[in-house]
Amino acid sequence: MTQTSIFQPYTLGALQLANRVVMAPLTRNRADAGLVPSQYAAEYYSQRATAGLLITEATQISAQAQGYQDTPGIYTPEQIAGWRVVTDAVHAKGGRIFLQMWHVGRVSHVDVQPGGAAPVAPSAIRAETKTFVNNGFVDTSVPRALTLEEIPGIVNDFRQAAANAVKAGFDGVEVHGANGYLLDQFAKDGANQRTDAYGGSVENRARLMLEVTAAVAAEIGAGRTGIRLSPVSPANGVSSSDPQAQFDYIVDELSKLGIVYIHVVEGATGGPRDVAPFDFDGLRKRFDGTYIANNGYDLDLATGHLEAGQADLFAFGRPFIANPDLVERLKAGAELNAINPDTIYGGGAEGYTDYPTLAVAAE
Ligand code: 8OZ
Repeated sequence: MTQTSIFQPYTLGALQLANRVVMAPLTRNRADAGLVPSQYAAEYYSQRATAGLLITEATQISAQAQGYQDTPGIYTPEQIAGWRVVTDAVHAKGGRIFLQMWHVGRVSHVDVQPGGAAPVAPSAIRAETKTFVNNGFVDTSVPRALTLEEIPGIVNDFRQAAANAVKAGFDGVEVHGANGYLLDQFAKDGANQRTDAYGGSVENRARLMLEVTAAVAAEIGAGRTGIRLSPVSPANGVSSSDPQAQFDYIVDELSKLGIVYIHVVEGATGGPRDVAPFDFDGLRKRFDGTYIANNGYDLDLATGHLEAGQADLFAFGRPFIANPDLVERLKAGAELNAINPDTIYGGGAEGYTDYPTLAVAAE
């Protein structure tokens, strides 16, 4: 094995990872009643525990943070207990697991909001995207702008969710700052037309994301706090007139907070890597901690970027859905199972815990 193999161990803060392969957060819409993680989630995640690090599907920090049906939460005792079953199963296999914490902001619908209320956002501008509720895709609802007085409550919900995650046995948390959800909506001027301290300048648009990250780091430790960013992704209808300036500033400030990693979606989420000009290498150099690269990586691209010093860890998304033993398959140069697009979102065990490993396929 060469010095720069993604299959070698890596030290992430205080954690020893078995390799540099990360399972990216993947929304699967299978939560049980009370938005408790699926009864199959412990098996699903532990089947994938040979990844150096697992990051869970995006998980609501509050009822208001929900945007899609059947996505799990981390704000009730039952949800915390449900996640404890998952983390115990992953740890029993020697795996490491972070919880991704999200607030969807305007990417929501009145039918999944408490009391049928309007979703909240930096500004009352509808996200030009669809969400999935009542077993169908629908346009997102028109949001209302958060008042200045409500913002500390959002920060506190993230802080409390991080405390809950530690209680549930997670090794750390990832703040979802990407893909057009609440924190990304504040950061990008296409969604943020505020004229107060949370809108306008690069610094003001970064404020909520940075306050949330600082609060989480203060609660559970910077060494257990990561964040996901998608500087140029148009996911969920966001746009930015100045992504380089915006995210260079954000990453400078995140580095000062001393958080353990930034997890960067390079390009359009799940789409082309070259969607817009952006200096990801420059972004990485501004950050003192670990850089997790994501979007369209295969073994060759990851190895090349590792050898060039462009990233420390590599997050694979969709390949992990159909390949529980993705690490072993990449190592062996084995074929990957094909994903069944019909069972990605929603349902039960089918298309979730029944993808075969190489060992099972050989039987
Ligand atoms: C796919 C479907 C629903 C949500 C993201 C949490 O893009 C998601 C998501 C992905 O970050």
